[in-house]
Order: sequence, then C-alpha cells, then structure tokens
Amino acid sequence: MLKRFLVFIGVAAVAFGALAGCDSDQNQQRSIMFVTSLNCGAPGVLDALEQGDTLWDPAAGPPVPYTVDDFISEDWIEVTFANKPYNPTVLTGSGAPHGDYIVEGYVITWVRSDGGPVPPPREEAMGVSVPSLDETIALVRLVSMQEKITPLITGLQYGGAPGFTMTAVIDFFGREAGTDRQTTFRSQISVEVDDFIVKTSDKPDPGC
Ligand SMILES: [Ca+2]
Repeated sequence: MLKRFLVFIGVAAVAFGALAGCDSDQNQQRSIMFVTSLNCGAPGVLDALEQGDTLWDPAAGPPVPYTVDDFISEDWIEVTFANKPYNPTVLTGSGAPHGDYIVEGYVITWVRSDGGPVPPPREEAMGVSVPSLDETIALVRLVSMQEKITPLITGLQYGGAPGFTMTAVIDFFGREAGTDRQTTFRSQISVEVDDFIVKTSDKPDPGC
C-alpha cells in the first residue's frame, strides 16, 4: 500500500511540474473566453429613424410622413460572455489562481459584402467581470449616435436611399483579474440597415 501511495505522489508531482511550466508563460491563457449569445442569435436592426407614435401627417395622411416626433436613437444589444478554464479542477482548488476575467472593451469593424461604404471602426470601453466557470450578460453599443447621423445612414430616412446589410465584427479584449494575462475573442452579427416604417410604440421590446 505504501509503495502504491508513493507512486501516486510521484505522478502528482510530475503533473504539478507540467502545470507550473505552463504558468511560467505570462501570456499563456488558462481560460477560454468566448461569446455564447449575441442579440439572442437574432440579426441586428439598424433603424435610421425612429418614427415616434405617428407615421403619417394627421392632416395630409399617407404618404406624407409626420416628422414632429421623429428622433434618432443608438442601438444596444445584449451579449453573454463565458469563461471556461482549461482545467477547472486546478483553477478552483484551494489556493489556486481563480481565473476570473475582466472584459475591458471591444472594437467594432463593419463589413459589407456588396463593397458599399461602411462606418469606420469604433472602439468602446467596458468593465465587465466574468468569473471562472461562469457567464455574464452585458450590453454592446452596436450603433453609436455619431454613426447614425452620418449621410450613409441619414440618407435612408423616409425611404431615400435603399437599405442594405452589413456585418459587425466585434473583437472583445480583456485580461485575467490580478495578472497580466490578456485575452481577445471575436463575435459577429449581421445587421439590417434601413428606415423601417414602424411606430415606436408598435416595436417589440429589444433584447432577449
Ligand atoms: Ca424608422
């Protein structure tokens, strides 16, 4: 029995040594950070203009739009981050590094398959903690006010220019809490861009 116990200790020491070797590399990630849900899997909708509660001019009727209560809004979508350690037994043991991650921001890069113009890349800061072996829900600013008020988008108002589809490639970045280990991970979403003629009061609630 003693011999078998000593063999077990020897194997454990080799295993620990291998793990210590991995930890000596400060750039080595001990967890995988990824997105499990973005806008609940639905495409994004970029409405160039919110039509308020009345679509048509009360006096003239269709097709004369009622412009008094129109307004431009930003578009936010829900994202779910997951933090999955490579070896949960080691990371959650007594005295082990906890492996929590902080998502510190993201860069959105717009892509169009038809070669049309897109807004420039935009970087946003955030500070979202994602505990080891857990998930965290946060919000991403998909379309900013600055992007909404450019001619590319305002030109769609009241059915001016034709709508189009573009993809938001979102590169998240962050670090492990208490260490210098950094992480980057990517998600993307297709976005329909147009001036959708729907009263604000008739729109479904955004989010999941
Ligand atoms: Ca609209």
